[in-house]
Amino acid sequence: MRDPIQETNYMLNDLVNRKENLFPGKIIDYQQEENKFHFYTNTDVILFVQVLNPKIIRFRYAADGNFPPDFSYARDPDFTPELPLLEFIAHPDFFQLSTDQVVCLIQKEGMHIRILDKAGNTIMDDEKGYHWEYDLHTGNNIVKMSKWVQSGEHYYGLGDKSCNMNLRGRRLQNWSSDTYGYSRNSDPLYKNVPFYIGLHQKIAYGIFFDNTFRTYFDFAHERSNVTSFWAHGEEMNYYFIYGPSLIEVSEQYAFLTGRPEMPPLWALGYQQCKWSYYPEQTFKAIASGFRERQIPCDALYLDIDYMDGFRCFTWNKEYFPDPQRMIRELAADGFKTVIIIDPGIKIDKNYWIYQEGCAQDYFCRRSDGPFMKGSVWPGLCHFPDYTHPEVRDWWANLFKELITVDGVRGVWNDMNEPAVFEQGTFPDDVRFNYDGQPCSHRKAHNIYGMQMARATYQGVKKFCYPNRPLVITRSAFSGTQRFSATWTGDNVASWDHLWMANIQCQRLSISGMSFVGSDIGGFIETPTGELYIRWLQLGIFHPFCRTHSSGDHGDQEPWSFGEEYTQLAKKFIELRYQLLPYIYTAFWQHITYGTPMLRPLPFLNQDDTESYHRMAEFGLGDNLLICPITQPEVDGRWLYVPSGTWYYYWDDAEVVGGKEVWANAKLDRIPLYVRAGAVLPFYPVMQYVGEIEITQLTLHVYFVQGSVSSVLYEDAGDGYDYEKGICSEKIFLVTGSNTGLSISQEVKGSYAPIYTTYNIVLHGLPFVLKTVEVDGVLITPEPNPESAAETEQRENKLPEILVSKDFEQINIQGIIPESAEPDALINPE
Ligand code: MIG
Repeated sequence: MRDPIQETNYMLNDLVNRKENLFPGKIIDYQQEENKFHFYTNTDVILFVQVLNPKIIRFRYAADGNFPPDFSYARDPDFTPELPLLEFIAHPDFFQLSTDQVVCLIQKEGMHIRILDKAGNTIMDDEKGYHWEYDLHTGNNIVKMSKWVQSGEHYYGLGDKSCNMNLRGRRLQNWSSDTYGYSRNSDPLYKNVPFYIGLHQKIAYGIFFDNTFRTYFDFAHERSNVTSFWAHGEEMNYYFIYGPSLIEVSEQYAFLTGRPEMPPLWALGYQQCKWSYYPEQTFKAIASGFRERQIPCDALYLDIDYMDGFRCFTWNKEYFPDPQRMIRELAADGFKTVIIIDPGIKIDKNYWIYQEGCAQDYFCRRSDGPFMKGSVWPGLCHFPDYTHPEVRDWWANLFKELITVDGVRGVWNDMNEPAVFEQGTFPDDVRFNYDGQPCSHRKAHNIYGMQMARATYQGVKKFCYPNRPLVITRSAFSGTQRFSATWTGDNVASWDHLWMANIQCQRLSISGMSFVGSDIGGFIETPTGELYIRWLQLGIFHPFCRTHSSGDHGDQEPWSFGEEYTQLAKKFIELRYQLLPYIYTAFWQHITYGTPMLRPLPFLNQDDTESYHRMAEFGLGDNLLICPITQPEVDGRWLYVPSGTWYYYWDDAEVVGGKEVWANAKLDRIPLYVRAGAVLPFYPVMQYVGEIEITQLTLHVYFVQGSVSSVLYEDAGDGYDYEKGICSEKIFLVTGSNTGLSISQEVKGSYAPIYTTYNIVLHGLPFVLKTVEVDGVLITPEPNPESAAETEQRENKLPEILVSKDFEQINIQGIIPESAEPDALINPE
């Protein structure tokens, strides 16, 4: 095997491959048209600069003096550039372009770019800057960019990479690959997200290199003072995104490349998968397995064996004689059926999809004409060219029967790197339409999976309507989040992979893809009960929560590990269901503001440089901090709690952050902290979304000295009424002092939930209740028949108050118990 890194090592001292680096010369002229600038050099190079908003500047270089059509699969068509206020000054040696956020200096000599913030801090600074090399073999330019590493700079991002969070010191590439049983240092993996975040001097910025060729990123690996990125073709075309906070960089990037729609609420429930559940009796036995044990579950998956000889859009009638009936029966018990669809279409003269694809010329062709052939599960296949709009429409329509007749509710796209058994992926000469700009596999490879997911989404959305679609994809490019959820591929049932699942999901989340999860328990090999439970404890905090495993490695249902583990699995899956309104709200924040649902520790307080060196801890939404246990046989772990006051979820012990703490966490706990002042909305435990009518919502309110606000988003949980404004945003403001606590509620929007009351559970009060006044009326707290505390196995009963869901203001007065010594306020373990 040739080593791709060595072979394509253009930046290293690679004498065999090295041709000649070409540089842009000197700027001698420019043109401005509102927020767009063209800079012309004494060579043929043209630099195009567009200020998209006060924080985003795009740089595009034409090496040979002309720009190809401006086209991007990654960019969200709904992203609208603004016309921000600009100041432009032409100095003798450089140009100065300022927005109200940043100053961009463009050197005439060498076209070097430097960007500063308004305080004069250099944020990003070109070293060689733009340069390139002509690739005689392909006729492409290998376009390159290099920048100085800033003092103390850390690097984050790049999608699903499985290595340490901080990318400094590494060289990584994007070339989606089917990486069965990958490891911490495997690269490339399944996804291509040419986006990174730099953080130095507590200031964050992002770089999005919108190029679909094989891309490389070198973060001070080759030279310790230089970070560079390059691609095997197309243009140097990148976006600079100013934070200054990490969160804002991720948000701006999500605006640029797009956000998903709200998923159906059930898709945030627990999902169970295996390669493969068949025949029908086995599949249904899994369903009953959940209901009999009262372990909640919303979705069951059919992997490739449901098909007839792995032919997409067919059923194996021996295993599944009447899919429509089966799916209906499962649906009656609350299960949504999700099926896998791969891109390979079996070469079979009697198979109607094969016939149609050939007749309509929908399959990818080799450069000399024949349809490309490659082996996957069905044997030799042809592969649809999803970069052709007509092919996407055709593909979308193929889902009609599966969805409208059979009742399938979601589709899972696999093998779309694209993967083939022979050489791993397509040969380089394979041709693609690329939406009217024909190209080879070199350019289309990295977006193949994305365009498949896009076509699938188009169909699933169309036929599920008025319900919301669920699509999951293994391969992705920047922007795929608009269409699909994703998982981290073929991991292994090992502690190391549990560690990776945590890092990969966080990293995907800050890279625009929040709807992520891993195969809980590991895909390859069999976890011990302990590993399964530790993994599930993490998985319930990932937006996409699914157990999946490879069948020949043993059973992996929540009850496969013995009674003790079954009960633990049940407990954590139940917690997932209780947290649904909170997770749903975090999802809504993601689609509304682009905020990543999972937030690595530095994102929680980037002023705390200590947090830059840690990566296991992460936030989910605004108010939860999680840190998985990724070692066997431990009773807890050390972790770093960010500044502020937090409560240990399991016993309400108060923790002041900004330091390391020990979390007691035997196998029945995961280290989980709630921010002081939080209002955590809880559903009652249910076996699936929609099983019961929610007649009361529990609000867990955590005492704070001072004020903290929390959000709760609600809508019907499916359908599109929310896009017409039938949804609501509730803002709770909690304000506490030594002797009292007030909670106010402000409601925006018109969604009316079924429940009429809130059960408010008060955590961490430093006093006992004296009076409670709700909207000016004194009430006496009474024992609540639907007490939320019951579900939480707490030793001490917490004060609860039952109020109308329409309350506006609650004022609680307390008295400090005379016997109280400071210690007694903390609940000792
Ligand atoms: O070559 O469909 O990552 O989740 O179960 C293996 C069978 C093909 C790989 C996916 C995995 C799925 C499996 N697929």
